[in-house]
Parts: sequence; C-alpha cells; structure tokens
Amino acid sequence: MSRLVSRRSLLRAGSAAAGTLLLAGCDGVFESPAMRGALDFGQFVSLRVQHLLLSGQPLAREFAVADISPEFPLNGTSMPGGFGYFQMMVSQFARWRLTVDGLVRRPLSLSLDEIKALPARTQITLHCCDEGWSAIGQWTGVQLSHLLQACELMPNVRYIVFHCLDELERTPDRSGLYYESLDLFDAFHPQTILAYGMNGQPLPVAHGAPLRLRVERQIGYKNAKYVTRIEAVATLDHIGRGKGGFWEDRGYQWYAGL
Ligand SMILES: Nc1nc2c(c(=O)[nH]1)N[C@H]1C(S)=C(S)[C@@H](COP(=O)(O)O)O[C@H]1N2
Ligand SMILES: [Mo]
Repeated sequence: MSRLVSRRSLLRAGSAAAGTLLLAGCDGVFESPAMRGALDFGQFVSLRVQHLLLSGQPLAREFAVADISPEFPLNGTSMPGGFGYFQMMVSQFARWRLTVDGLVRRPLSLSLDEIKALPARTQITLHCCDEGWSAIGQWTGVQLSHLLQACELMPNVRYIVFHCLDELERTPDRSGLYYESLDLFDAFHPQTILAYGMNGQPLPVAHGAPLRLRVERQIGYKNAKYVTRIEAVATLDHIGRGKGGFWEDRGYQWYAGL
C-alpha cells in the first residue's frame, strides 16, 4: 500500500516538474546559468518519470523460435541506391556511423561495433504491413531508450526522427528520402529497438542493414530501415513535408498503432 502511494505521488510530482520544463523550453530566462542546475534536476526527474510511466505500458506479444516465418517478405527499398551505400556494404559497414543529434546535450556518433557492444535485446514479433501481409521475425538490437539516455535529451523534445539512407522517390530536392518519427512514449518503450540482427544473423541488406528501427506496437512503415541519423526535435514541421514520415507526407496516418 505505502509503496503504491509513494509511486503515485512521485509520478504526480514528476509530471508537474516535466510540465514546468515544457514551458521552460519556450522561455529564455531558463537558459541563464543560474537556472541550469534546476533544469538539470528537472530533466533527471522527467527521465525517471518517463521510465516509471512507461514501465506500465503493455508489451506487444512475443513469440517462440518455432513461430519464426520461414520467409519474411521485404517491402519498399531492397537496397539503397548510390555508390556510397554500395561501398559501405562491401566493407561490411566498417565506416558507417550512426549520428544522434538535434535537441540533445551530448550528440553521439557510433560505429556498428560500438552499437553491438551496448546491452542487447532480442524479441520475436509479428510485423504487419498495411499492404496486406504479415510475418514473424526475430530481432536483436539496442533499446532506443539506451541511446536517448546517453545523449541527454533537452526538456523540449517531443519527437524522435529517424533519417534513412534510401531515397524511395527520386525528386530534385531529395524530399523522397525515407524518414519516420515517434513520440517519446513509443521511443522509450522497452520493445523499441535499433536492430542489427535478424533471425540470429546480421541484418540483411533487404531488411535495412546495417541498422533498422523495430517499433512493435505500430504497423510496417513506422519500422524505418537503413537508419543513419536520429534527431531529437520539438516539432516535425521542418522535416520532409512536415507530416512526420515518408508515407505520412503522402497521406498515411502518423500514429499507426496496431
Ligand atoms: N528506409 C526504409 N524503411 C522502410 C521502408 C522503406 O522503403 N525504406 N518500407 C517500410 C514498410 S512499408 C515496411 S512494411 C517495412 C518492411 O520491412 P522489411 O522490408 O524488412 O519487410 O519497412 C518499412 N521501412
Ligand atoms: Mo508496409
């Protein structure tokens, strides 16, 4: 009983702090050194609160090894065009790096080996594509929450954007580069991972090598392949055509929960 009460009151206190911080993001006063200490403490509280809130979030169903589909279809890009990707592919992505930037205190630049050295999560889940197929696959990768904690998000962050290497539609302004975005609830969800392994093997090129997003409570197109940059933003207005994703810019729903 007392544990429950204290957890609830902590949540209440924490969301008040997080609320203040959201307002603080719009106010230059909070940039002053005097306020930094308070802000850092507030950010600490808001991260902890996020974890508490998210700990109660339902998990997507996980399956057994015997359930893995013998064939996992691919959809959209099967290999990004251009010599740059080809060169990285033949060198097994030795020179590829993931950038984490935007509204963060500590931008990150990580090699594939560095990502593989982080704590890993493996999950066997059902992927549903809106084009009418589904398949069960096993995914191994690092939890996105791990990277988001390492880069220290600023308090005004509302979305996490995933920039991909492939241009799904060729346009002069390159607005056809694939991208996606999540809110912080899905970004911090324990089953939201950046996968470099599939069915016990390195992630195949057709499925997004070297790194793809798995967001298990949303439909196929949210699961960005060929992720090269993760950007923390306060609004989606300035990304692509402003709707939060390649397909969203072309009329699909931004929230694609199952
Ligand atoms: N970068 C990128 N990510 C993408 C796509 C794409 O074309 N490019 N297609 C999306 C769609 S519609 C689906 S259903 C899944 C398909 O993943 P798969 O090819 O591994 O089956 O990836 C999604 N992520
Ligand atoms: Mo899809």
